[in-house]
Amino acid sequence: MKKIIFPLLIVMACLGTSCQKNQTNSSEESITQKPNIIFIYLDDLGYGDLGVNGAKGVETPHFDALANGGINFTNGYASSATCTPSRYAAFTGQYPWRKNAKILPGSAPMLIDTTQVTLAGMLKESGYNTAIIGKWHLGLGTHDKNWNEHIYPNPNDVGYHHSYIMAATQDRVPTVYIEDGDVVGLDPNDPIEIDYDNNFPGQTSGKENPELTTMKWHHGHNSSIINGIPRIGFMKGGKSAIWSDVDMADHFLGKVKNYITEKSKEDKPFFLTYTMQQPHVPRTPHPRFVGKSTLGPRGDVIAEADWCIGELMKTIREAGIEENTLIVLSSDNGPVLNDGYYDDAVEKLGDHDPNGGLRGGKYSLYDAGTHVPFITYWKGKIQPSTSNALVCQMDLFASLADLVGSKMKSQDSENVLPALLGTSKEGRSSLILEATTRTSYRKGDYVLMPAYEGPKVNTEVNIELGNLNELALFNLKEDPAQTKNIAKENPELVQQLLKEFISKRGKDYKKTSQLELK
Ligand SMILES: [Ca+2]
Repeated sequence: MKKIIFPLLIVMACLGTSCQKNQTNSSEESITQKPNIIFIYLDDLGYGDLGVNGAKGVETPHFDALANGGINFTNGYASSATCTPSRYAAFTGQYPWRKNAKILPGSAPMLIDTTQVTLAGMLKESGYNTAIIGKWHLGLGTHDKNWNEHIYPNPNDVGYHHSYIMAATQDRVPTVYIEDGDVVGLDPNDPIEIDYDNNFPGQTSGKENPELTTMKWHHGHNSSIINGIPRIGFMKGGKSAIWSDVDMADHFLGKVKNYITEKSKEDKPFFLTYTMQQPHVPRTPHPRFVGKSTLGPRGDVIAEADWCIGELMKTIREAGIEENTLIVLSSDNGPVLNDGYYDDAVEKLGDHDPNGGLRGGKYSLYDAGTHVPFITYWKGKIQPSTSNALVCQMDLFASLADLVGSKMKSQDSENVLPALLGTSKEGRSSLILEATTRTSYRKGDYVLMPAYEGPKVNTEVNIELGNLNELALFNLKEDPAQTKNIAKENPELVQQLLKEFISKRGKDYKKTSQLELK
């Protein structure tokens, strides 16, 4: 109870003239003390999926409270239009195309090299307790790893003291939690086997046994059936370790709450990466969230995620650390409706626009692929505002290094700390964006999209991929929906941007591969 009354007294004291000075001192102390940092990373949440950004059919009061109490960025970006590359960039500060990062199967080896600098490693080096709880999807171990033994390398070998994760995604096997490199709850007499090419003899699959599924697959997602849900990839054994899909949000949240409560008692600050699974498929809201939106399961899991954020904030307040904790919230790529299961996301969309007026979506080189929700919140330190500064998740490395006084550097991260804290409206001047190996060049209000071969639309997910017959230039400020290619009217600007793009990206930017949904 004391902890609740205490901030009230401070607010009352701040009504006096010394408020500003106190706040400044308090802020300086906060930086000297090094604030806790929480990076909340959603999965496939669109710019328009938040109430504060215009969502309809789902209420997001806790997301909105962060956006309204902190900075809501209108030009915040993931590096890429899919999970693995974006996460790679956010966690290492390096462009994912340098590493040829693509959507990984659940059996993939660790993509990040143990010798690489990482965001978590930099903060660990700077005296932080570091942890990741939630989705990983950056590969684990080696090619020939055994899921029944300690898995090396795991997130703890690339900067985290502690990790409690799922290996890839909710729709990919193995459907188990992994804590510090070991599968949780595994019975050694029922070992896990994983194969992404062939089923195990005698095992059912979504393709051959659709009558056994409780969620129907639309494309892909027809391998092993687990909890009635057909997945990507085949899994055998490990029954005692298999997660409960509807309890996943509560499960990860419980770990998050425990971590915050425990670590807030220590002298060391903490860096927590909370990688939420929503609203990626399969969308499995806990029963108490079913029907919370008018959008079907996709909206219901957004409501569930919103509740989780409310619980996280409650935990922070109860721990008395809200004024010494920087929160960054974003999404790894833009939205998709039908991403492989029949779950009414298309049918119940109504007038909700997950893209928030932007073109494309997940997988797309058009803006909605990478232009995502991006919020920073730090009570008493960040003044509530909206910012149109160009910022990317990849910039967390250099920006947070500046915040905590680290001299470590990564290859492509830029220091946009003043923008993240709201003391400047300037972010980075340019950014290379990526969608399935194809890249575009954002500079100021403009985006240059080179021509790429490939289908105009992926008909399975019904998203325009941004494969254009000829090079295009768009002014995103005047034309956020990218309806008007203004390249012909601006030949000099096009040449200038193309030159800059090629000098940064390299001449082989046209060597691309096609999207494979598997
Ligand atoms: Ca994603």
